[in-house]
Amino acid sequence: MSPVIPPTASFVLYEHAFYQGRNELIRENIPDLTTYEGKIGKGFWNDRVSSMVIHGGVWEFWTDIHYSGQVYSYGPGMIGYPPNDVISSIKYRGEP
Ligand SMILES: [Ca+2]
Repeated sequence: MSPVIPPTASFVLYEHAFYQGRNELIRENIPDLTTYEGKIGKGFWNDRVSSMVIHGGVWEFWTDIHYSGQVYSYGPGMIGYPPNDVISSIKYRGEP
């Protein structure tokens, strides 16, 4: 069973390393970034995340859709250069 996502859990994705380029605030699980409709357009963020700022919660960033492939977990902080342009699904894990 997936944990309930508290209102304090959120993060911002960035298109380029070190918080450059377009960005998107996320507060939910995204099983498939290829179909995710963000503010920019459907599928924009698939294999395009290059940095992020985590405001709350610990989040899992998976290289394939439906939480498969390799996973990278990040808690609150600034992640200037994660695995570049590979993330395809994102899931809330819990609180730090
Ligand atoms: Ca991918």
